[in-house]
Amino acid sequence: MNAKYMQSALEQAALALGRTSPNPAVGAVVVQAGQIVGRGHTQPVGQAHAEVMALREAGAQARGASLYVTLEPCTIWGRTPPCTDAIIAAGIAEVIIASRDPNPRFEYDAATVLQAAGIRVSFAPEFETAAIGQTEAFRHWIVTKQPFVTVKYAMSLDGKIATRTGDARWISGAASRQKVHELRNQTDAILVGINTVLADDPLLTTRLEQHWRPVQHPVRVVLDARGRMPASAAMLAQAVPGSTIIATTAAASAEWRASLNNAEILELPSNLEGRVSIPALLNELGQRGISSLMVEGGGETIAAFLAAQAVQKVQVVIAPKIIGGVAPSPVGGVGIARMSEAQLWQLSASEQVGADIWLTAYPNLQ
Ligand code: AOF
Ligand code: ZN
Repeated sequence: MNAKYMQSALEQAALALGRTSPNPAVGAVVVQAGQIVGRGHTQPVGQAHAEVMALREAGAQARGASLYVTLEPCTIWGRTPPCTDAIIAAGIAEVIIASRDPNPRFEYDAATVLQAAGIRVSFAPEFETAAIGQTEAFRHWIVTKQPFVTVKYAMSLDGKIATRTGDARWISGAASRQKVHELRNQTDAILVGINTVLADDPLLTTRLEQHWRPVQHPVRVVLDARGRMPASAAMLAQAVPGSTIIATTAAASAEWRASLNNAEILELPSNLEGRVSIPALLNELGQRGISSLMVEGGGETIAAFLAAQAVQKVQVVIAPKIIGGVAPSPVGGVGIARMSEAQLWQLSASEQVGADIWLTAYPNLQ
């Protein structure tokens, strides 16, 4: 096992991030006599897997070669044939794997199948975290059939998301705002509450200049239990790319439903407070193959997702500004009375972007 080849495989996978859903973005390289002779990454769903792409490029040079792959090769027929068959047929001598595939449909794991065909198999545990990081949405969706939910917000040094008058443009700097668009470009769906639409009238599109690949607009989802979405909302204009789902309940009137164009109205059960049931929404989005969802606010919506234990990741942008006064904070709701009741999260990364700091946290499952 040579680290530089697994690094190349991870770079291949990065080319596919956000373009394979609900399949994972995987990368593979074929190495013959110290040379990379084939590279591949997962194609859009229904098309070739990373291994198949890399083997195709390697052609006859795959015979006796090593295959480095970021995810365990599939052993089953899905929309495409098993990669293990293709690896065996190509005459690969050795396979090095960075992470396991949690797909519950696998009857045999790749190591068992490949070893039975006389192929050497090893794992590269030092690359496991990086490989898992590239496939976290898939790993959640394949076992729950619900999207992996990331809550994202920007706040000031003193923990506010707007001024006392509600002015929120902008808390974070330009570099952070570009990064938000990069995240949207890799996310299947993006969600806000109706209050955010009424206050900010956002577009929720992906806006990246001079990108190396065509940008992708996430499906927009608005939580709107009572049907208050205005037909004049900016995101519903004909010229705005991407599609919009308004998640509502039986409480929304027929007149309101008839007033909206360019949006799908999705009626869902409500919870005891008359809000859209979040588990029902996640089931419906998961059924549609939406494997990642970014919740961008506002405070009540974020609080509702947290209360439903429906958040897999939090990304916080902290901007070096101080706002003061009675101004909104990222998480609304009633809040807790005692510190001992606080939800516990685990910080996993921090990164400076322009003048801001980005923090990533995952639920603390202890
Ligand atoms: C791989 N290499 O590049 C990917 C894999 O319906 P299919 O045939 O596309 O199979 C989808 C399953 O294959 C998916 O649920 C996951 O378990 C695995 N993804 N496997 O060998 C790849 N993307
Ligand atoms: Zn495969």
